[in-house]
Formats: sequence, structure tokens, C-alpha cells
Amino acid sequence: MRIAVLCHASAGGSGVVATELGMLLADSGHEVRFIGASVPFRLSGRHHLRGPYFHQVGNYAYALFEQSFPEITQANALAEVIYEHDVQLTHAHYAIPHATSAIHARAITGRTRVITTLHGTDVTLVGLDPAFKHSTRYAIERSDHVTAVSHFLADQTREMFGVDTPIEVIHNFVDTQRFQRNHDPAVRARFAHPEEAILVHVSNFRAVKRTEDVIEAFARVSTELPARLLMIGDGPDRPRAFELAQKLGVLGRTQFLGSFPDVETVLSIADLFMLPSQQESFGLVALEAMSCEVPVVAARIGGIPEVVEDGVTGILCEVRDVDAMADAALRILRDPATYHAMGRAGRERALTHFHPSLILPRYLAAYERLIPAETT
Ligand code: GMT
Repeated sequence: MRIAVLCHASAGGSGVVATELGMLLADSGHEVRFIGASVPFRLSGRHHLRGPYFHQVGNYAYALFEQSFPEITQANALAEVIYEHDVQLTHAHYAIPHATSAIHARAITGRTRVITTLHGTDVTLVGLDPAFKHSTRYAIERSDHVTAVSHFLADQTREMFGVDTPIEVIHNFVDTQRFQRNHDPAVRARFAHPEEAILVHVSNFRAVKRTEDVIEAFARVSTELPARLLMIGDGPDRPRAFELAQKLGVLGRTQFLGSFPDVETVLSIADLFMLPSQQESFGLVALEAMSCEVPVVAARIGGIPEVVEDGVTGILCEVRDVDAMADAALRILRDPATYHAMGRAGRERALTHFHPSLILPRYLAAYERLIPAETT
């Protein structure tokens, strides 16, 4: 099948899912083309002659225009790729602007079917803003098929937008080969002494991630046992998290490692993963941690309970309840039996519920319903 993919290139779960899915599809013989302003974060260095291919959307500036029009330039670039490569199906990850661009390109070309995957804030936050609400509803209603990454998100979409469009829930997946425990003490030694616990947080440091709660919870944990905190990613709240670490006297035990694509190098040696988000439609990075046998302490919010099994693969706490999160972390880290059992259960859950071999066929079946096999 000839497939175009639109996604956000910046470090974030929707781009990760789009990229990993595109790689899997290309590996199984499909012709996959990413179209965007820049190469998606995790695709960097991985697209090659056999695909997935990357087509860049130019940034067109003209003196008369007060702003650029990425939705139009992306739709135009997609239309070009559809004409040149006879693209049959466009998979838009995140409603805005990708689904609207894809629908626009479909109207221009009279070709391609559009499948939209809703990821989170495209529905729960930004998509609901009056600046985007009508366009988001239009994108949902006019896509040929819509999927959501959790039951929570599908329900929210129906409720918030009052749409009766069928929404298929296809959970995210994790590459369990890539995300697995690394037992090499030398790798661990790069970040901590053997007696220290390693706590990790990964996000794009937006307000919804509540990164300061990670710092506060860690400050309490580290008064009780030797520990290090590794903060991975970057975004608007990073300076505030840094300042709080300084203020609470834990900066010496905290490393802000910035953003990099191979987060498994750190997750694979972690002892605990923290995700105190205020909103999270799925929590892909919690799944990646589970796949690395890392127990998760997270907020009981959104789609997280569909991923992290409370009391089994981690502990869920109320949003903002930093004390409960610190207690949960201590309970896990102080009891080796609980720690190992949760780690193993997390890995098992990743293998049995979120393995690519379970999820890829779901997407392929959706594609094939739109593009029957005899026309490919
Ligand atoms: O919707 C967002 O905030 C952005 C998006 C991203 O690109 O990081 O995150 C969402 O999609 C991920 C992949 O499906 C999910 O794992 C995240 O939970 C979800 N984020 C939120 O709902 C806040």
C-alpha cells in the first residue's frame, strides 16, 4: 500500500507513534512517505532508500502575509506527493493541522483516503479552544476513519465535540526489543552509585506534565534514601523545574539531560518512572518504562489506568498529590520483592497487551477496510 503520514516532528508521543508505525509498515513492504516541515524526531537517521521517505514542506514567506500558512503549504505538499506517488491512504496523527491538511489534499486531488488518529490534547485541550474547535470537529467528521489511542480519549471526543462518528480504539504499542532492561552495571554507573536508586521522568516539559511535582516528590524521596533523578526532555517548564530543584536543595542529585531520541538507554537502567501529569490520554513513555521493567508512579488520570495497572505494574495517585507520589515511590523502592514483581508485571503487560504484533494488524485492518487489497 502507498501511504502518506503527517505528524508533529517535535519530541512527543504522537510523533513517536507515527514514526514507529511508519517504520514497521515500511519494514513489512509498504511504501511510506512522511510529509512535514522537518524530519520527525525518532525518524532522524532511520529513513533510507527502502523508505520510509521524507518530503519536506517549505516555509513560504511573502511580504503581504502577516503569518505563514502551514496547513495550506502542508496540504499542497501532500497533494504533490499524492499525484507523484499515487498515494492511496493518508494517516494523519493529531487532528490539527494534520487531519485538516489531509482532508484539504483529498479535496484537491480527488484521491487518497484519510485516517486520523487522535492522540490527546488535539481533543482535550488545544482542539477544544475556540480558535480550533470547529476545525477539529470538521476533521473528525470528515476523516474516512478515526482512531483514538485510549477508551478515555474516544469517550472524551464524543462528549466534548458531540460527534457520533465511529471512533476505533487502538492503543499505542512499544518495541519490546528496543525497550528492555539493561543489566550492565557500567551503564548504570554513568548516572549513579550502586546504592542509589535512579528515578526518571521523560516529557516535553509542558504545563500538563506537572514536572515540578516530580522534583517535589523526588526531594521527599531523597531525604529517606540515596537516590538520583534524571529529567529527560525539554520544554517551557524546564527552567522552573530547574529552579525548584535548586530551591529544594536537590540539584546536586538531579541531572537535566535534555532531549534525545534513544530514551531507552536511560529507561533501561531506571528503578522508578514518574509521570504526575494533569492530562494524559495514554502515557506512551510510561509504557516504554514498563517494557524496561521499571515500576511507574503516575497520576490516575485520562488513559493512564488503561496502561499502568494500579498496584501491579506501578502505583497511581491523585493529580497534585505529591506526598502520595513520594510515599508510593518509597514503598516500591524500599521493598525489593514489590519492586521486582512490579517490574516483571510491567514487562509482561507490555508484551501481552501492547506488543507491535498485536497493534500493527489493527491499523492494517483499518487501512484495508479503506483500501481493499485488490486495489493495492
Ligand atoms: O496530545 C498531546 O499533548 C501531544 C501528544 C504528543 O505528541 O506528545 O501526546 C499525546 O499522545 C501520546 C501518544 O499517543 C500519548 O501517549 C500522550 O498521553 C498524549 N498526551 C496527552 O494527552 C497530554
